[in-house]
Amino acid sequence: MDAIDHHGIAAALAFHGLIARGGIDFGKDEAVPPGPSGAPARAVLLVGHAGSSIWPAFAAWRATQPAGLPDPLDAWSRVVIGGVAARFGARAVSPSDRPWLPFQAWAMRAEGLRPSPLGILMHPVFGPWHAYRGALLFDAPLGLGQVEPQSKHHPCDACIGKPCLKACPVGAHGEAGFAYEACLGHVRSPVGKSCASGGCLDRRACPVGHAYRYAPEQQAFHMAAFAGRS
Ligand code: B12
Ligand code: SF4
Ligand code: SF4
Repeated sequence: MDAIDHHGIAAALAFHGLIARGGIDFGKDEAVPPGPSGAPARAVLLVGHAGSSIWPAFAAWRATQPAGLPDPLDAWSRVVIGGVAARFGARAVSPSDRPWLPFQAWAMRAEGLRPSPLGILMHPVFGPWHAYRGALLFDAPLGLGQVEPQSKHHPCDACIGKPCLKACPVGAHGEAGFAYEACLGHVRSPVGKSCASGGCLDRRACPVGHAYRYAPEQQAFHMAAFAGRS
């Protein structure tokens, strides 16, 4: 079996504004999805974006698609990451695949990340402004080695006042987790325009990763998808 071409994969992803986000070799006794051969995968490489890195490529592709295409970001991600998988002997999967694959659990292991009080994972550089668009499953180990856990310098531990828990008009983030219905009701209401067009106020209140805040068009896109309006 050919060695995995890490540089080639990173370059192919970067062409679309995507980033190889780190990977893990699966243990022998783990329940894992099939790799390209159909046998249990030996490794997974996460693919995602930081800030608005994908927006130019995605927007250009979307302009060529029929208006009203459902879940366009998922569709674009499947096309692009599927193409990279075919080129480099991997099998592509999506965070939207059912049953849901444990993307956040994989990311915690691959990148040493930990959750923020918002539920989404906190990145020491990107803050809360990053996500996963897919993953590449392989039949061979990646051999990337252990990643240092973020536990010793998790930005949320040092964050005084935790402004991300204070900006939401309906207090949707708290110790009990995420009050999904309360959030959705607000975002869909006439008084929820700031969230609907500018993005989650709690997420925007986070002081980490300001340079990676999503551009206004991207904020509005994600919120429309969340509110079922895209
Ligand atoms: C269902 C879902 C939702 C649902 C419900 C979320 C929920 N809190 O239950 C809804 C629609 C509400 C939602 C909303 C959003 N989501 Co969502 N969602 C998912 C999805 C598709 C499945 C989650 C799941 O159940 N996975 C199955 C389990 C088995 O996977 P897992 O990795 O093991 O999940 C574990 C960890 O998440 C962990 N965990 C979660 N929180 C915490 C906290 C602590 C303290 C610990 C220890 C562990 C832990 O426990 C989970 C269960 O074992 C994932 C994609 C995916 N496939 O994971 C995205 C995902 C989690 N969502 C994501 C995002 C960005 C959002 C939104 C911000 C999107 C938006 N703009 O509207 C909002 C914000 C929600 C919020 N404030 O929490 C991102 C998070 C990226 C990141 N930086 O971490 C993901 C990974 C998708 C992606 N494309 O990257 N989401
Ligand atoms: S505001 Fe503070 S606690 Fe909240 S996500 Fe940002 S760094 Fe973490
Ligand atoms: S999107 Fe708006 S309503 Fe929902 S959690 Fe964020 S601030 Fe609250």
